[in-house]
Amino acid sequence: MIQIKRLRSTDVGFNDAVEKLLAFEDAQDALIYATVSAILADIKKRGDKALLEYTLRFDHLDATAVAELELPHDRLQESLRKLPVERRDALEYAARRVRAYHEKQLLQSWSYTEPDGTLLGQKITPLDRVGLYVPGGKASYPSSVLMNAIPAKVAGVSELIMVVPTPGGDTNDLVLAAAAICGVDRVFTVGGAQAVGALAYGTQTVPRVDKIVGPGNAYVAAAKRCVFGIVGIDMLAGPSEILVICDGKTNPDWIAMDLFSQAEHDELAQAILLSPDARFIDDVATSIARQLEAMPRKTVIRASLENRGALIQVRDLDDACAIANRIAPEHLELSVGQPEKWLDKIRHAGAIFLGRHTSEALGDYCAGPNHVLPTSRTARFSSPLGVYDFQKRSSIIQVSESGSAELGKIASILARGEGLQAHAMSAEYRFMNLTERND
Ligand code: HSO
Ligand code: ZN
Repeated sequence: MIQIKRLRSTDVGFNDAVEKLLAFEDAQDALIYATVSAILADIKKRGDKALLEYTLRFDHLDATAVAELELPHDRLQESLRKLPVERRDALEYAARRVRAYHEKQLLQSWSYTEPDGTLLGQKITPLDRVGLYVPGGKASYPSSVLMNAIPAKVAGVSELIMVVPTPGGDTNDLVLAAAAICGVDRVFTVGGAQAVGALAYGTQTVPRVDKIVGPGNAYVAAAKRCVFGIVGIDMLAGPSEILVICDGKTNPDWIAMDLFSQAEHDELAQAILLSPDARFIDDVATSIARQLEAMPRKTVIRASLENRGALIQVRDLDDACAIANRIAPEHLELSVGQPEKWLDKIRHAGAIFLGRHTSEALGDYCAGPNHVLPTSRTARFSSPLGVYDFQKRSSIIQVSESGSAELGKIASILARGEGLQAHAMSAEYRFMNLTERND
């Protein structure tokens, strides 16, 4: 019988119990860092040669040149053609919706002119070149390729370079097909810290990128942390989380399965139910026990629910919203009547799913919004991956002649206050009756 923590928000010690539940050892393993730093330094120094050696050592791919590890461009299209038509159609359908949603996020340049003719503005420019890390093995999700690549392309990134570890040369057709749909420009079958290093520093063959996005294992995450500053990175994603608030009137089997859907990602994933209805919580617990046995990933689901899951009885839905805000989950389902009425009360969550029919899984694949979301309570201060992450802003200032006199005086006073004479004079020259040129 599966054991999931049962809590009541009215119990003494509830606050401590929640803190304990949320505590997550994101230990930055010193050994992993040491290994990763050595690999990065080596890639930086020896480029292609080091990349080939690590790829042979970790992925058992024996190539004589990195160029051999780049997939020919028609290989992506071929994977797309080979796909069973149902899968291809579903992938294309999802891509269309994700694209349509993200097109709404495009930032536009803007400017305004002041009465004296001074113009101020903000110019938006897409990043030139982005690296997309795609994990190999069990966490290799084609849906994640869509979620990372589409916003980059919508932003106008001109070159998107994907790296994917391919141990023994086994490529994943669904991942390559997704890359084809998104218009990924180049694919290298390399992975791990060595791939992150190659993208960050560039090698003789792998071009250096401006930002690296995409999930990866502990080594990849450590490598991204290390190269941050040389390149941009997206975020450091923790295990998946789902928090369901239910008024007790949704089918308990649906709710149990929603909890499973994130629990099945990872033994450390977190699934929590908040409901004011004790009988409903019992029903969900019974459903969990009954449905678990039939799940192919039952071992992962059981471990996740027993490790970090909880069924919490709350006073009422207001109480539930307050607790949800404290938890700031990656995904939050409001499985209640008139969910829009409660939406106002939710302040911290990566994505909010309204109503009994909105299963979180739809957001993972095809609703449209991004599934790369803030985890580990970072929804308090950060947002889903989006087009914004692939655009940057430059400030524009064009001061008119009369503006240069007015602003010059202010700048001069402040500069002298800071003891910076050249700043002051540089501003003053523009209004001290000096001509534009000496001759
Ligand atoms: N729920 C994951 C994304 C995903 N789910 C991919 C299925 N495939 C992000 O939290
Ligand atoms: Zn998922």
